[in-house]
Amino acid sequence: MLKHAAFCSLEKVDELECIQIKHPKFSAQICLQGAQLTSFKSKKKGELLWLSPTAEFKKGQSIRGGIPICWPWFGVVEFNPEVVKAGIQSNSAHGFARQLPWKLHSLVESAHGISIALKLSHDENTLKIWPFEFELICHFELGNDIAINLTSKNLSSNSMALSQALHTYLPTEDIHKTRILGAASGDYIDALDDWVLKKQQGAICFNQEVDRIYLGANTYRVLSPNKQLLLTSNSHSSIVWNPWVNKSKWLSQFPNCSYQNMLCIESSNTLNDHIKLASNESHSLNMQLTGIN
Ligand code: TA6
Repeated sequence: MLKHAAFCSLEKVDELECIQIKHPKFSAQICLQGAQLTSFKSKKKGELLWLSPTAEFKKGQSIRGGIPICWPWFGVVEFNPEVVKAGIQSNSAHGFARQLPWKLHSLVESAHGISIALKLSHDENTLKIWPFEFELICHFELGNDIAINLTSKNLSSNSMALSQALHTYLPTEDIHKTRILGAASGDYIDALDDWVLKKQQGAICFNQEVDRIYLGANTYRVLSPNKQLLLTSNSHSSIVWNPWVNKSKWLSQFPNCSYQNMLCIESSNTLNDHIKLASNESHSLNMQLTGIN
C-alpha cells in the first residue's frame, strides 16, 4: 500500500518502523509498534501532541509521548474490575497492544487528508497473556485535526471484558499557566488519594501531581499560554495526569523538567465504564483532538 502512496512512506526510527506522513496540510508519524501516533503537526495549528525529548524507539517498549494505546486493560491490573482482571496473566500496566507490532490495514490519501488504519490480532503470545481471540483496528482520520476510532471485536466464543485508553500526551508552554475546562461538574476518582471520589471545583489547574479519573466528562478545552486544544470522546471516563516534580525524577524516557511542558488527557473506558463484548460483538472508542487557534 505504501509503495504507491503520495504522502506516506515507511522509515526506520532506531529499532522501529514508522509511517512518515508529509501532507500539504500536516506532517505526522505513526509507529507500527503500538499503532502509536507520535507526532501530528498541522500547518495551521502547529504540533498537537507532546513527545518526550528522551523518547526511545525500541522494540517491545512503549514510546513516551504521542498517543499510546492502552489495551486490553488500562492502568495496573489490580485496579481493574474483577471481570476485566479475569484471565489476565501479566502484571504490566496498560496492557500489551502498545508494545506489539501492528499491520497496515488500509490507506486512503486525498487533498483533504489521510485516512489510515492499522490492525492487531491475537496470536499464541497474546493468548498466553489474555485468553481471548480478538481483532483490534485503530483508524486515524488526519487532516486539519486528529480523529481516532479504536474498534475492538471479540472473535472468541466466550464473552470478554476489557478496559482501554487513548493515552494522549498534550504540549503546553507552561503547565503552571495551563487550565482545563469541561470537567467542572465532574466527579472524579483521585488515584493519588486512596482512590476516593471527589468533586471538581472550576477549572483543572496544576500545582502538584495530578492523576484523576473523571467520570462522565468527555469534552475538554485545554487553555495554555499560546495554544488552545479541544479534546472530545464518546467515552464516559477519562484520566487527567501530570507527574509533577517527584514522579518525573523516576519516570522512564522523561527529563526531570518535562512535567512543565506536558499533560495527559486519556479518553478511556475504565472502572464502571469498562467494555463487555459478547462473541462477535464490537465496540468503538472515538476521540477527536482539534487545535482551536
Ligand atoms: O494514566 C496515568 C498513568 O496511569 C500514570 O499513573 C502513569 O503511570 C502514566 O499512566 C504513565 O504510565 P506508563 O506505563 O506509560 O509509564
